[in-house]
Amino acid sequence: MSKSLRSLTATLLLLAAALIPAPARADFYGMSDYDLRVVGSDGNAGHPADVGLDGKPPYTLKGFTFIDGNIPAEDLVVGQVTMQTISINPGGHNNPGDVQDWDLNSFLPRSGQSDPKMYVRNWGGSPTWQDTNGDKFDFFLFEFGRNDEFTVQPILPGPNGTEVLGEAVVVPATKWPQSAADEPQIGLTRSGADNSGQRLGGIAFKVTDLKDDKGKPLTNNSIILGLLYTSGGMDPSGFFAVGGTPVASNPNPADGLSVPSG
Ligand SMILES: [Ca+2]
Ligand SMILES: [Ca+2]
Ligand SMILES: [Ca+2]
Repeated sequence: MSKSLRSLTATLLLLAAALIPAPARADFYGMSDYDLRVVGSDGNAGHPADVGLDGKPPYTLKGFTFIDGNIPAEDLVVGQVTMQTISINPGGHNNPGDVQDWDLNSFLPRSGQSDPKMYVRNWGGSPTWQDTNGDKFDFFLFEFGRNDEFTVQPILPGPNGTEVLGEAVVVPATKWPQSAADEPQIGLTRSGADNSGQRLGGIAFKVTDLKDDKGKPLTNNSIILGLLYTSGGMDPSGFFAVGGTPVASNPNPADGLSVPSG
């Protein structure tokens, strides 16, 4: 390409970027194997398929490698999850810690819950959360089977210490498989009793994908108190967030893999 043609191309690209409104950003992005780093059996971290981890839990999350930037595990915090006691095999799976740890294999099997609500709060021990990374992903969740629709809505501070629920955003089950069709699916399947062999799905999204009580998208300045996920059948294995405000830097996962605050 000649120098003048190259500069013309660059100008056209700039013009296109200015004139064509950005599409609703990659909201509710289904992760591929390339987006995920886990600890392999030999202790070295890598993408799940590369380290041959499938069937050899724990599937310890070591962070994300999204095309727009890496998010190491040190930048992630675990949320505190509350939900109805699990109705399937409660003896084997009544430990809320299974969705508050770094192991993507430990999970809570659910089906037809009479109360489908799952609350996630106190990321890293902080009662509030606010964006720290601009237009990069903020929240991450995983589920086995990749087959369960859910809704998500922010829990927002209201007047006089009250809480206000934002409008629910519906995330159809079709969002669970990898969004990048030319990239491989996550190379991890459920190992152990319940949902055995079901494939792991992961979804990443941004605070700006959420809506307030008037239906307006949140901004990177919004402060939230938590997220309410609603799904009667989702089988979650982990809920994570990028560390929000500076105080939200002390994960307290059930498996003791905490990152010191400071
Ligand atoms: Ca887990
Ligand atoms: Ca963000
Ligand atoms: Ca499922």
